[in-house]
Amino acid sequence: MKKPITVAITGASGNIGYAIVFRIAAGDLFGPDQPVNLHLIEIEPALLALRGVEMELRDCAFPTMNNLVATSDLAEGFSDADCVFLIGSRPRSKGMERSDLLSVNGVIFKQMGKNISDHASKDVKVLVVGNPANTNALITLHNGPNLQAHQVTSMMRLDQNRAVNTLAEKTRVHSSAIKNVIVWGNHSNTQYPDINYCRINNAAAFDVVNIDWYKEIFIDSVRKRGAKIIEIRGLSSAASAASAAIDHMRDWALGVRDNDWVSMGIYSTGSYNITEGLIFSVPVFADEAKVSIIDDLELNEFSQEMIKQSEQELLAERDLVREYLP
Ligand code: NAX
Repeated sequence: MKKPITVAITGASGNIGYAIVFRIAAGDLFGPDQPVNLHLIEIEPALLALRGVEMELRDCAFPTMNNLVATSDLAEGFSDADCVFLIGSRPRSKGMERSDLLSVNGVIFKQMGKNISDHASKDVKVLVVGNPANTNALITLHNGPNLQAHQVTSMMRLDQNRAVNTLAEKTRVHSSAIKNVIVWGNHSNTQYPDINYCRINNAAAFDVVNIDWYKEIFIDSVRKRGAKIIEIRGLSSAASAASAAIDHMRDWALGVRDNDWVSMGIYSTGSYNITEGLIFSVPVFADEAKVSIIDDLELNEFSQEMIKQSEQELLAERDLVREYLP
């Protein structure tokens, strides 16, 4: 039997948590021959609900599920974790200012960084999903003295998958025929879905779709897809978010397939003149667990302007959480 991989998940009994844990336990992340240990983490008031999730997971009798831990203790939850999904965070409540939201999450992600750094495996891969994801990732990284910059990423894959699907619906091709879509920046309304390098059935995207549609409809509809789902479903995206988180971690750990690029919020080293040290979404390729930025694309004026706007927003977020960035 292969050595089990330990996967820790916070917010494990929430909307996304409930959608992701069964898929990971079933082998959707590392494949059908790879056993996984699942460490499910929740806050104390949610422990009873988590106990229910645990019972259901055990009742699935998945061949790939090895040990199962359900806890509110971060040291136990992160112990020897190889992969961490940070999904749990404080949502914005009525009347809460953006600065308050950043601040309450600052407290949470500071603890996450410290405990992952103290207890997880040395090569742990951390994916932050809980919003504001990019800035929460920054706080996690700054508070984990044993973590290196490349070990903490934030999720943009749902936005990428939404962009691919929007193009697939528009052009009536299968989503698998759409490559090299990029989503730059922050997981927020300033994100920039970019199809300047995209290929649709091997043709340049702008040979297939109209540039006015792209600028006037496409960008906005990708940005607002999450709000649209809340409006229609009455709940925020859960299964698609869980699926995107699995896509992100699988491509990172096992390599990106079909020579495609994927977008991840990663530590900026200054490519494309993006301020160093922000967690900013850029196009990357990953192979044998090493992520490389696709750093040689020429950007037109429109793209540069869009990227600047998202950078400005992330700089403002960073200013608001300075006290959590030792
Ligand atoms: P839910 O409110 O359904 O679940 C969150 C769970 O996290 C709850 O069970 C709660 O008890 C738990 N939790 C809260 N604080 C915790 C802590 N300190 N430690 C451990 N667990 C904690 O939210 P859900 O719909 O699952 O969304 C989770 C997060 O993902 C939210 O912040 C949401 O905004 C964010 N999203 C991020 C996306 C992205 O692309 N980056 C897309 C999907 C999603 O909106």
